[in-house]
Amino acid sequence: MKEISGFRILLWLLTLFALGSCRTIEENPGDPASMTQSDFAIADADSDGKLTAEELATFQHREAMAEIDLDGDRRISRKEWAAARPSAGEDDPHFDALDRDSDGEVSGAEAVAFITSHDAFTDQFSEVDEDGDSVLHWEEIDAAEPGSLKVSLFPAEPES
Ligand SMILES: [Ca+2]
Ligand SMILES: [Ca+2]
Ligand SMILES: [Ca+2]
Repeated sequence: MKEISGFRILLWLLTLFALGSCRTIEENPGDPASMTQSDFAIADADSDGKLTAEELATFQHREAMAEIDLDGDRRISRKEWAAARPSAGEDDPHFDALDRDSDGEVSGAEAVAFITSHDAFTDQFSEVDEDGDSVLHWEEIDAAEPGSLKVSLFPAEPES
């Protein structure tokens, strides 16, 4: 059932960022929006007790990757993307936006660059960053509303 739960996470992210009106997908406790203290320790790659935007994005992206990256090479190929988003197919322009060097695969660095430049992500990050030091401490994450820190490779609808 692992594949199905990963797919549900994707659908949930899509629901947030692309299909706001779709309400058939329920949140589940394992979704990427809620972070436990042990998640925090894993995400804190340099173990300095603080999460940078890159550390957070890298961690959350890896969680999502576990389900998307079917061949385990830590890159998302066009086929893998299409498998994760059957409705968009292999010609999805979002994929092209993510694949900055146009080599046909989204690397971890490309995904993290996309996420950390995403307004929704930076807004949420600074909201949780209570003391404004541009890094997140566990206390700040623990005090934040569940779901404050969402991350998605799927861009929000452009604001008009
Ligand atoms: Ca750190
Ligand atoms: Ca792959
Ligand atoms: Ca690439």
